[in-house]
Amino acid sequence: MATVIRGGTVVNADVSVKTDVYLDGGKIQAIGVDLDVPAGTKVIDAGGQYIMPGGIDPHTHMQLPFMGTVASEDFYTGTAAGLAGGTTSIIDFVIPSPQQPLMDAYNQWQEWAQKSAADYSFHVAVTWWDDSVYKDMGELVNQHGVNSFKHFMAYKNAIMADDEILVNSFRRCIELGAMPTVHAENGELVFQLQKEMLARGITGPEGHPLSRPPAVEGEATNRAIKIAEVMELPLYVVHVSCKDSLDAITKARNEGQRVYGECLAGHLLIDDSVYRNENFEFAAAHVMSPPFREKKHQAALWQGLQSGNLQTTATDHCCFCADQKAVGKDDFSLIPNGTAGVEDRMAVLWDAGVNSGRLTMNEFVGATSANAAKIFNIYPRKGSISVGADADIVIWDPEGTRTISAKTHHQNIDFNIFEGRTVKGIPSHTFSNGNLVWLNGDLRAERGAGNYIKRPAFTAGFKASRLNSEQHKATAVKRN
Ligand code: DUC
Ligand code: ZN
Ligand code: ZN
Repeated sequence: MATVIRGGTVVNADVSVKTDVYLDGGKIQAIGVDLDVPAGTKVIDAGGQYIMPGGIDPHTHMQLPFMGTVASEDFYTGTAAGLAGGTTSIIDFVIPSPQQPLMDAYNQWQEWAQKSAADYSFHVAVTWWDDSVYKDMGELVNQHGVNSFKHFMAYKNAIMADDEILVNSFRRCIELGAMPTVHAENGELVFQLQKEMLARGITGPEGHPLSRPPAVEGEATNRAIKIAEVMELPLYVVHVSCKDSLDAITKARNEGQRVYGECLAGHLLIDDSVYRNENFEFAAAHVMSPPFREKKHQAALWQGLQSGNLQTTATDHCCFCADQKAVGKDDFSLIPNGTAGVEDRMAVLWDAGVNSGRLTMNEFVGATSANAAKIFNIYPRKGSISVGADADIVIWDPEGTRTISAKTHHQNIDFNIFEGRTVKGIPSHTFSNGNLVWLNGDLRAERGAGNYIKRPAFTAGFKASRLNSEQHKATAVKRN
């Protein structure tokens, strides 16, 4: 339905302007002061509020089969919960089992995602390597709009990509103009440290962070960055949780390398004391990887966002309920890894970021939508309030408050890592493709209304540096 939003201030990543916004046909059709609109247009009063691009969560795992169980949140419930929190797009992960053809996994995830209430896109994980993986990567990029591939450097004996897989896949990414992304933890060290903790009788969730210390993440981040440097392609590091990996990213960026970093709402706000809680259910509910860290790392992550060395925020939304987590009662290494947040990311980031003065409103838009849209090549269709963009819009009430709780959230999980936190600054309206799907507590998400978003491959600039490289220019030495 044609809608005009009047009286609010449009906040984009670059500028804020008090102006009207007119939507029709799922797109933003006009922006201007006192817009003339056709008779019958629905009028929304956004006085005193901000009109921002709907959030993009570039890192979710809806209904993921993982660690012997399946994430409880599916593509409908998860995207609907996102809409309640102002997030209008997700980029989820297709994760093939080792030896599973990438195209089979992609088709499976597409089938699951048909019920999405909001727009969605896919990164595809490279968990093994042979000629068929090489070929399927090409088909995914050229025919299905996948422009990013994920590599798990952890989860040994499961989905871990070793250096051989990384190098083969990164080389293919260069050919295709696709962005490699990494979950950076040294899987061998995690494997050994888990065994060591269990042998010492540390079987509870407190063993989880002890087996995945910051250096384990720092090592893998540094290794991935150096591989990308040698191969001369950009790199996106997911869920940067600690100073060790942020420092590696910052150093690389200072040296001119194109490395991007994502941080999670949870890592910005929660520290590792949760794992030492005497209640197993509470501690296990926080088990995710990389784990929550000592407080000093939170401060570093905020600085990373403020300095621009971290560009995006995400959630790694991956829900497991108490009965699923209970599998690891006597062995922390069996607790399914994952926590929720797709509904809460925008509000907790506004509250802890904008209200505290750490981020401007424009930086908030960058960190919650625009930067992800740019990095993953869907800007300005997403991440921008501009004519021609998808009408994915959140009207943000800076005075509204909400106390976060598992009792009232829309996520399909029995726990909330932000439980009891009162946030100031919440969405009053969310529009998805021009449809009003959230209005002051009333969720009107529609099963299946979300579209798959194709993301085009990266072009010229992506490969340009390679043409100037020493490796590229090198020739054999002539000898007699
Ligand atoms: N980390 C998690 O906590 N869950 C899913 C996968 C991951 O890398
Ligand atoms: Zn991960
Ligand atoms: Zn993840």
